[in-house]
Amino acid sequence: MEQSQLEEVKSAALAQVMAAEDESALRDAEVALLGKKGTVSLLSRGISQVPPKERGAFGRAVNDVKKAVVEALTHAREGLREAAIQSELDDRSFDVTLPGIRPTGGTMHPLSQVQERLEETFIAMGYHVLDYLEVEDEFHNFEALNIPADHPARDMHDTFWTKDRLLLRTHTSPGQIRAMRTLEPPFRAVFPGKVFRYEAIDASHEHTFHQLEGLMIDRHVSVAHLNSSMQIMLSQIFGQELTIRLRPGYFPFVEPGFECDVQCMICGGAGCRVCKHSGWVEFLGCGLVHPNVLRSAGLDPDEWQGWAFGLGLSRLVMMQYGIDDIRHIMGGDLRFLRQFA
Ligand code: FA5
Repeated sequence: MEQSQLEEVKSAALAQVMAAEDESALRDAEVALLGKKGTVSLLSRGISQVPPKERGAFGRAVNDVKKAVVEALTHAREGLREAAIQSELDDRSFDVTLPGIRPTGGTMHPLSQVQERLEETFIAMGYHVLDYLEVEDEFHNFEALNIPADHPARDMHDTFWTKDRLLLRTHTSPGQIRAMRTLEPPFRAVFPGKVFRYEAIDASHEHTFHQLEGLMIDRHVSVAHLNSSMQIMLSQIFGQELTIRLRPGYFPFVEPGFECDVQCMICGGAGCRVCKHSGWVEFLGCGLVHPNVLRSAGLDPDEWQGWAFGLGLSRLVMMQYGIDDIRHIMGGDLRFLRQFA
């Protein structure tokens, strides 16, 4: 191919680019010229017919043509964009004096607000705040927590199973095992998060709710430590003196175990829907970490002990804001959520 022929291809290509009146025509021209079978792309194939001595010069000339076409395309695109902006500005229906549309801002979910405040309180008391997975295995959710396969306590945790025998954690307690296996004792940590139970829902029971687990591992830990820690923790959380009560409670992973109730802050103990007319709301389970649990996490119970608690975060939010139905919390109704802005 002669130099003059190359020039002809180049001028035709540039004319084609210049003739494009909009972005779609420009795209068509780009494909027709630089696409796999485009006229400019095919120029390189002619190199085999060029005498070897002239091939270098021919290659450079073909590259120059390609470069010129690419530059023309870029230039044409910029021109089209500028023209579009100009035409928008020239459009008389565009009234710059009209008031703008205020973007709607989101608000922090009440659960997140309470969780964040709790985390700050615990960090100030020297706790680690940890985050674990919502999909767990049977070992961490049950077995390592002293709940073997045939244990009746499994009935209390109606479980969502996955096809491959994993599960949605039924409580935040599996975090105890994970924390004990990774942190060097002594330590204290909290792990908040979503938990799931396949159970009937009502004003105080959800299938998806939030808990906050606490764990302290040290030497010579006793029920006296647990008792005072719960007292300090709850008054820190609420910023006021609360009436609480500890009842014996059974959880396979603690010994002894307790249920901690708080006097209902919605009805002041008189009885309402939330406290099921008892005046008390079950708030958290707690106890001294069972030796079997320490062992399954690789700690020697003769050297290390600990206490743990599991707090119903969703119920705490209800108490704090006077919400009388837990289903509002995860219901996603914006009219409800906007009240917490
Ligand atoms: C547990 O989940 C234990 N893992 C807690 C624990 C941790 C005990 C460490 C001892 C040591 P329980 O099933 O009772 O326990 O749940 C703990 C709290 O979660 C309850 O006190 C309650 O506040 C809340 N809760 C339980 N079920 C629901 C539900 N369906 N909806 C909303 N909150 C719930």
